[in-house]
Amino acid sequence: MEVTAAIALGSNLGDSAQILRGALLALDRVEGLKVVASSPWYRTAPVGPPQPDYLNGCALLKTTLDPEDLLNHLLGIEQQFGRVRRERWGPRSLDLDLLFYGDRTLDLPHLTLPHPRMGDRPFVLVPLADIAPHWQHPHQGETVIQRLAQLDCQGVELFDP
Ligand code: A4P
Ligand code: MG
Repeated sequence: MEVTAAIALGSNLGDSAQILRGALLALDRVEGLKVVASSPWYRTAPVGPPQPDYLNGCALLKTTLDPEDLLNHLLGIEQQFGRVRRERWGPRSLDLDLLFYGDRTLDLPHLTLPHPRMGDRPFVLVPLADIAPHWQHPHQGETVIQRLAQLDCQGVELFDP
């Protein structure tokens, strides 16, 4: 069965615009997965320890992969683009987070759905609102734009390449 899923993309090391574009192309080449929409990129102030600004964006996928297979592909593409894990919340060449998978909820040690921190993060919700404004959180019941209206979006600006 085909499910609509959303991912968040982020990068603040290297040529971020090229890395994010490359990640979308790599994803689209995965068997059982199509990228059906992508947001513009945003330049965002870093959350966490001092580090360079990020480029962030979101994409919608249609997939027949199950959530764990999808996560494994995301982790594989992170590696392919040179992700080296250092400190939590530290700088990275590519971060791919699975935001939601239809309205599935999942609480495994290595995969939580919907992504537990997405609702607090303007750098996720601003681009997500461009492509999935009316997706509704299965626990909280709020749509993306309803949640976004409650956040301070300072530090998230459209990236003009
Ligand atoms: N994992 C569990 N659930 C999920 C999910 N829904 N999607 C597990 C993706 N992964 C999930 O991830 C650690 C593990 O989380 C994965 O192996 C997976 O099994 P990670 O990417 O290595 O860890 P991380 O990204 O360093 O930590 P975390 O908590 O995911 O950080 P975030 O939340 O990704 O934050 N500021 C701006 N402006 N823009 C950013 O993009 N990103 C971060 C990282 C910090 N500050 C930022 C940004
Ligand atoms: Mg991550």
